[in-house]
Amino acid sequence: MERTFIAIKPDGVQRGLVGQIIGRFETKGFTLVGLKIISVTQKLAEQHYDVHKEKPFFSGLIEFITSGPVVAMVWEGEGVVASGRKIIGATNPLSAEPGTIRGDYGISVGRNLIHGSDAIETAQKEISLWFKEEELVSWELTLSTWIVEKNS
Ligand code: IDP
Ligand code: MG
Repeated sequence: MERTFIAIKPDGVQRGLVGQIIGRFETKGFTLVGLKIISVTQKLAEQHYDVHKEKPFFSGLIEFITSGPVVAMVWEGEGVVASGRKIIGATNPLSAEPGTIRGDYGISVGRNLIHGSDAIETAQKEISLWFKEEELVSWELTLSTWIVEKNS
């Protein structure tokens, strides 16, 4: 089953948005299979954002992501990678649609509250970077027949 890596950045944690953010994925019908709060090390931050290492905002981004606790999660479900990106909204919160997390709670690209994997392959890499296999729990939502039509 498809999985994605979602992280609530230090601004989202400090602003008390953890519950509301988790609630959006939960009420959508996705399944939470990994969850922890961590202080991100410089090394993990640099590995996670390696693709942006040449960008002018890189050092500020690393400083920001290591500046306070991050809530790291793995969510599972059909289409969760692309749907997760829609729930999160555009990178710049001012361009993000109302109804998305960034559209509802943010105004600055450097304080955009949340990370979500951008593709299935990226999700697999990010999940193995942030979580050990034994930290992930496979379980079946007993409500699933009310959320997903079988054989669809
Ligand atoms: P994404 O988080 O929507 O996938 P990316 O382009 O992958 O966006 O950028 C990663 C993160 O880098 C963004 O979420 C944001 O925190 C930060 N970032 C991107 N562009 C800028 C910028 O122009 N200024 C400051 N920070 C930026
Ligand atoms: Mg990205």
